Amino acid sequence: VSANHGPELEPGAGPTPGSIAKITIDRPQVRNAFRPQTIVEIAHALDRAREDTTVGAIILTGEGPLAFCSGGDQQVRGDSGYLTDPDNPDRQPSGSSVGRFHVTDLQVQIRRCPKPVVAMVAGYAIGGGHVLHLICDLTIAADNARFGQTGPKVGSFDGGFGASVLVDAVGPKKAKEIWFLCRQYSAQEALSMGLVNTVVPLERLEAETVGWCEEMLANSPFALRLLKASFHAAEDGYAGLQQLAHDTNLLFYGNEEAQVGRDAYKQGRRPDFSVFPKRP
Ligand code: 2NE
Repeated sequence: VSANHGPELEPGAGPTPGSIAKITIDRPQVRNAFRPQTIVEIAHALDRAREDTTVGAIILTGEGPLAFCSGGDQQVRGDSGYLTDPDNPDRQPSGSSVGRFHVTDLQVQIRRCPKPVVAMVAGYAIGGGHVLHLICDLTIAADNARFGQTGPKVGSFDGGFGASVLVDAVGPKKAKEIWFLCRQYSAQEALSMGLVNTVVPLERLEAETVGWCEEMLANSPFALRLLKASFHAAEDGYAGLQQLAHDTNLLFYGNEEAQVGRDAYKQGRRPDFSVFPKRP
């Protein structure tokens, strides 16, 4: 995985009130299939982008025009999950080759990231790679993009977000078709079923994606943060509500009423909340 920030992206028109992080899965020789190490690196890059207070939008993409991501690397698929690179023992935790399945943690991380994450898709978004684009907040597809699930063909499936978020996007009949038949769909078909936000010429893909990000950067980052949490709150149950609730707590910290409580505690006295209205 490689990661970079706004200035290295193809520039759009005018200055932007923030920067854009770009995370690229860099394994084009296998259509950007992910190994455990790939997931670890994407997770670190996402963390960096989240912590960087200048970053207002994050692009997730794959290297080259042929693929966004082709899902889990079947060459390192063992009997207990995906194995750490067998050619590189240094990457084996405690020397053992324990199978992992932590792309699911990455999906949660993308969903809970308080900044918009945009999938920039050229070529194949297939299998676990299709779920990754699905989890992103927006998808900008090149006209050569192809979408689909392969799980049942290769003895796998994603019945988590890969099923539920797909149902929300395209409806239950289409979601079941996608999973049961394992067909591939063109960018235009994906657009017409609500899987992607727009389809653009391949040569315009990055410029158009940056343009969408710049439009979001011009808007209130906190409003976008609260909206993203709100969109997910019901589906994610207590975890979704927890995120939304703590975002309101974050706002409350900036309020004088909350500060009265903090200051009284620090000064060892009783807080006086009497001046604050009991709002109707
Ligand atoms: C992506 C697709 C349709 C591309 O087809 P094409 O014809 O453009 O390329 P080709 O020749 O199939 O692939 C090029 C090279 O990449 C490797 C291929 O084996 C091939 O290697 P060489 O022959 O050049 O040595 N490659 C491609 N995808 C790979 C993969 N996922 N793992 C390892 N090597 C891969 C076509 O390549 C394709 O259908 N790929 C397989 C897609 C797939 O089944 N992915 C796994 C689904 S399961 C999953 O992702 C998953 C899950 O269900 C649940 C949890 C976590 C993960």
